[in-house]
Amino acid sequence: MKQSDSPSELKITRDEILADFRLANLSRNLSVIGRREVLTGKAKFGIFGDGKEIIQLAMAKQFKDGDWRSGYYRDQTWMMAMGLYNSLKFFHQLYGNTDREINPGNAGRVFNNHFSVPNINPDGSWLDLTKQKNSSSDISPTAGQMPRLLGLAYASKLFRHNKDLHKFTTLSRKGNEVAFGTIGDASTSEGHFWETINAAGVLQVPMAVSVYDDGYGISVPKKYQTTKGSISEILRGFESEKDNPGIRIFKGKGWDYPGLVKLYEEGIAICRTEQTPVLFHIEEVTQPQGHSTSGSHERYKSVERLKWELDYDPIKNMREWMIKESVATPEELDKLAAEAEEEAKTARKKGWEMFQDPIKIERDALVRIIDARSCRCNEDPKEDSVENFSEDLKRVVAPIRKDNFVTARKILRNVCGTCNKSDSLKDELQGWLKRNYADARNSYDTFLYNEMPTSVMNVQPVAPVYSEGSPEVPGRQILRDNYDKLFTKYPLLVTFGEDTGGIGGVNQSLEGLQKKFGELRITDTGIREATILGQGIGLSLRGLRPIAEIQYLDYLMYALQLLSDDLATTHYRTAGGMVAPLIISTRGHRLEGIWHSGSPMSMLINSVRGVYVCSPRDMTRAAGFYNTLLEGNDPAIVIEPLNGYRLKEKLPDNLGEFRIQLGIPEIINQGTDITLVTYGSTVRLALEAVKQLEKHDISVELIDVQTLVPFDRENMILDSIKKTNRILFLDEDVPGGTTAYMMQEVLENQRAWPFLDSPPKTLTGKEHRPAYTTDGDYFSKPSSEDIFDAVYGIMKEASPEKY
Ligand SMILES: Cc1ncc(C[n+]2csc(CCOP(=O)(O)OP(=O)(O)O)c2C)c(N)n1
Ligand SMILES: [Mg+2]
Repeated sequence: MKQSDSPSELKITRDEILADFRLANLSRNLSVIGRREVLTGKAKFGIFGDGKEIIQLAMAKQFKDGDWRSGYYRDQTWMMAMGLYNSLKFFHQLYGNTDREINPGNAGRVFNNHFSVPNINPDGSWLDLTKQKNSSSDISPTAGQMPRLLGLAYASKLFRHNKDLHKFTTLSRKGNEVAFGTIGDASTSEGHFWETINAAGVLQVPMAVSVYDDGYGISVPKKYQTTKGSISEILRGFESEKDNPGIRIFKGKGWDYPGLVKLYEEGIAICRTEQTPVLFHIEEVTQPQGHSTSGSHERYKSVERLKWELDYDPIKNMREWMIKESVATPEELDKLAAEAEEEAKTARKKGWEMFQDPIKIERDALVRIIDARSCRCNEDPKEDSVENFSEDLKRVVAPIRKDNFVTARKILRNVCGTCNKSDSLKDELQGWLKRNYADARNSYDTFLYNEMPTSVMNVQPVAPVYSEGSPEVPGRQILRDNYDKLFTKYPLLVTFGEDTGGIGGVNQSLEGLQKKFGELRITDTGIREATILGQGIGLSLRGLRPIAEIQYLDYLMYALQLLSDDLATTHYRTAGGMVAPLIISTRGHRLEGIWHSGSPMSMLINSVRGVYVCSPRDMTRAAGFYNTLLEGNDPAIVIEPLNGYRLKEKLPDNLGEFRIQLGIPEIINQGTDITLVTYGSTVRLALEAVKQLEKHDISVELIDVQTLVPFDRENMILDSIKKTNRILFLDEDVPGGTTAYMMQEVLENQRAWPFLDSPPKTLTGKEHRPAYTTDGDYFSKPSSEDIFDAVYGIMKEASPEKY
């Protein structure tokens, strides 16, 4: 071990070094106490930043207002050093305090040490992102922070090079911001890491990744994680060469305070000015308490390794360096360490009280109601007596809200049915439950979608306008001409994806637009769906309006993990603190073969709640959705019908302006005998069948739901069933897929079942993937003949004599 740098070589003051030492100690004490809180049952789970303190102090020095973080659960010291976290907030996160005012980083919705900094005000308007230190919101899936990091960095490139964006001074200082990322050594085994590094090298963006190399991913050592056991060595091929930019690689030691301070100063300066990606491989990092509270590291670390970790403890080494360089005396340092320990202890006590007090107040109110009851019928000392439940509750030393609710609900079940006086207890308990459920809902069940004035639900519809001479044009032209208007209207709008730029999309829906608006706005990317999505998430967090192109719906699966874990939960897990209004544009449903005709809509809608899902039947509707979505601040997916690009549609006059409201179905054909509900490409087939059924005297009300999430907000389908009393749900998904979802929405949520005179039915694709060729399609997915037969069958079952 060698720490040669003297303080005078570093551009920092003695006071700063002392403050860093104190903070490192504070952070370590928090980790130690935090672990104890979990092991003694006060907190549910804990994961901490012990052993990573010094790296983060050095990194924080280079983090400026306007910069962005995308990190993981070890970053507590960094967050504290930037003033974004403190000892009290540490305990709010640990206990899962749901008060958004005092625990704004995650409002108790995710594990401890998962951070975020709001990018919007409570009214939904954007904050001045250049005047604060920004942190995107952490997720637990390993390396899941990487694709988003790419987007955060890419935004700086756009803000620097696109001069039209220089006027957005609250979003960026002409792209001067660095996106800092952190990741554990083992998580670099994930594909997301490699995809991100490659894309960052290609794009040349100011992305600074630090790898905390403590040699383990939980119990699995590096030799099972990383080829040759060194991430920096195997990344050498990515390294920048003269006139051949790639990434810059730096190496440091996790215990070397002066070395790390200098390393980050040098590396981040290059990253910021040259806008080139840098990677800091920080080796010899320790994890004094082991991975998390789920186990102990003595199980998998050797005695030698454990001893090595003590010797290489970063705080111990910092202390030795400070004494050696006469920064402070041992006594001064002991005093700082003692102060830090005291602060951590005080914060624990206060944090615990702040967590417990409201729960105890809630409990006391409940106990008062129970104790004040006048009915004493059910007083036998038996298991489910009111008295017993109440006494059990009083005995709980550290109550959680669940204890209160279980007691109230179980007593309610056991209130005697014979005594008149029981009524008041029943009423009081019901009142208590109602009030407190409303509060619990607020804590746990809000902000899945944007509930602010900027919600896309507030966007008013504008009908497409046609004039006498409106021409019929291929669908792709409607999209293209609509995009032309949008790119003129919204300077923050960008789109990117595979084949999106030069040729204007595989279906020519952006034809010629790169030439007109430039490569920074309409951009080709590599084949890398996960980071295309991450790129979009990062851009949208920084106030840009990205449309991320995923070439085919079938390939959205490559990005599904992030779509589900990151994008769909952003607003929810930050309790409304952040928006990521990313639009994903893709195309799907029927065309040709297993990987170009998928319609896995149930997979999608059931894994991305939190993201709206639009399934337009044609390109006019698709364009209308883009126009609507750009007026709101919500993430959404638009699935263009793959077989509709060449079909002719009437070109609206008000391109870029007409808007389709989400969650409002359209009645395509009025009818009286049966309601047929579908969406996307099957609408056209259904319409063919409806015309044929008319000839057989069957009148079908055909409804296109248009968006699956949200679903029929005004119960239009219920109204139709009230008229027809029969229903068929149709789509190309698997049996039990989205048709089952629609059925549940209509029968259960809209309460349509009492109005049915025939059993509700579904018609779907086969269980297997759709086979190649027109015949493959015909026998894999519903055809208009199948639709005809299904409707006819329902009618025949109802009136065998008539049909
Ligand atoms: C996708 C995924 N797989 C597994 C896990 C469980 N898990 C959580 S942390 C972790 C190890 C990560 O090790 P490393 O990246 O080295 O970070 P460290 O904890 O050592 O700082 C694992 C396997 C997870 N969170 N996400
Ligand atoms: Mg590790």
